[in-house]
Amino acid sequence: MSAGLEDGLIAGENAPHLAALEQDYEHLGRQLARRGVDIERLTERAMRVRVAVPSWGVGTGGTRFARFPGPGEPRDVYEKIDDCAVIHALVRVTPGVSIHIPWDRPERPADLRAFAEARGLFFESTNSNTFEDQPGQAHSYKFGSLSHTDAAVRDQAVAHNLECLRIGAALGARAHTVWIGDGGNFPGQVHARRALDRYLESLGRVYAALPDGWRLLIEHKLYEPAFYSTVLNDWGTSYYCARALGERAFSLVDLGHHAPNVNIPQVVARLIQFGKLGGFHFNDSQYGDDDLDTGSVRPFQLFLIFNELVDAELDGVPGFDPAYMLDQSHNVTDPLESLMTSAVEVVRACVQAHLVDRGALAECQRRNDAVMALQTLKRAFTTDVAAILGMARARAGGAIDPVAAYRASGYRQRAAAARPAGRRAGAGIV
Ligand SMILES: [Mn+2]
Repeated sequence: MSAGLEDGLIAGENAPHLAALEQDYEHLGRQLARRGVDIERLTERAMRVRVAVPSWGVGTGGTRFARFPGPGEPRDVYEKIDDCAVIHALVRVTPGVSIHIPWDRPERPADLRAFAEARGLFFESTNSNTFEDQPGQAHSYKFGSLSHTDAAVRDQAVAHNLECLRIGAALGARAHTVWIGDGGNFPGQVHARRALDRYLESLGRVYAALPDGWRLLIEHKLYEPAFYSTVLNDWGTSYYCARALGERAFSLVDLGHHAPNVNIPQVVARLIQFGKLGGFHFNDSQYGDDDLDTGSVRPFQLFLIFNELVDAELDGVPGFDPAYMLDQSHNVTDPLESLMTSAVEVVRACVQAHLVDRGALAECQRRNDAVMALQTLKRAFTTDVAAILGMARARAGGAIDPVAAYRASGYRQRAAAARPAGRRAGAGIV
């Protein structure tokens, strides 16, 4: 199929919206000026947000019960990159791709890198998979991988991670993310301390092989597939492990991987304070690890997370440079529409967090004025910044209304015709 969007599609779709956007932008600019905020500075900041798209996210996800494939699903990593390029063309903040090995293992990494770069994309990070067995694999991960009781299984899991580093280096990536499903389903199944010792020993071998300039991101998760005890189960364990591994190891926060009611913004603040916040997998959840679209259920939580991130940014916290990635499961939506929508929500939360009057907030905190402190945050959160987001995209060459432009493009229909169903590329969630 002819990849991408037709020339002039975005400009044509933007044209009917431009006059209203200019008016809304001008009006918002006057409102913000009364609050001492320069709208141009915010728009420029919105244009600098970067959030990576996961290679596994452009296919339909699924649940434990079923997967209902959509039309035009990508059949290989090249078609996934084509889809990622469409997302970036419309929202203009997603040039990075986070690639999953082995679901998207390229036969010739250099060719894939050139293919992506020709579409304005780059590979930001690699993700290993030792939470399921691959055909022909010598040892099973049924009872764990990096923390397995059998050294041969651990060696195999380490070797897979080293392969990810080699592929990632050829792709030009700069980070490697490790999530394992290791743990126990029953009390007594796993020795809590020894399993963590084995995990650290194995991951230490991966860490030692990190290419120059790379970071190792470790992703914790409360439960599932292990339903009683997970080896890397919470941010405290993650922080301990990142510190034990070394200065290039960091904790990655997936918004869906916490116990119910955990104060994730505070977790983020702690990891920033301890110098170990490596990045995010953005998504949202109602019950557990639902992997819903980012900002769809708890937009205020997303705002409060960005409140901590922007606070650290403005404070100039040394070494503060988290990687933003999406990690969602698209079961009932077009994955491209969900990923675009989520990328927009990440930018929205960032811009809203920049609207917080930090001097006023500090004064509220000094006076112990809880009501006005919350109102200071709410004033930022309830500001409609859509005109800033639309203007930022339009100035960067993207779509004022990305989903509408995507639907008008007919891309999915062309993909459905060019990619007949039958062969499934790897997809899932991590
Ligand atoms: Mn994740």
